[in-house]
Amino acid sequence: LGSGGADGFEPLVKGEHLNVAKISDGGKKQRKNWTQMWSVLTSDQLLLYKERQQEATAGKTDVVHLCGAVIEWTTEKSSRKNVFQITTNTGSEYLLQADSNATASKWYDAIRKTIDSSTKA
Ligand code: I3S
Repeated sequence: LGSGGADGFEPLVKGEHLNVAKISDGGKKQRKNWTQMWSVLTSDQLLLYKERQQEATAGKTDVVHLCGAVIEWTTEKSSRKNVFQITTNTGSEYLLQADSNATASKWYDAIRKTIDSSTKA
């Protein structure tokens, strides 16, 4: 932790590829389908794009609203390592994963901070 190189100390708002599986949509169970997504964290949303290039054209695939969301590491919902879950306040559930523990931890910490600050606001 905290050794993420040049970016290690900044709140992470830039894009990076993460593996994402939406397992519930507003409380309705979804079939797990891991997809590599270009992920961008804003002050209160996690934006998911199929391709990095779509960030420029606003072609979002999904928007995860972080106000009132809950984030937690999980070892039970996947056989993959470094998996955490975001549950939104509307009951949608996302699994996020990166093979690198440093990458997963960096995003977990940044999203947790964003949840805290956007929920207090
Ligand atoms: O929780 P599950 O059902 O074991 O998740 C696996 C499935 O989503 C599987 O797809 P199929 O249902 O089409 O076989 C995926 O290929 C696996 O990656 C999922 O398990 P992991 O442990 O990778 O999350």
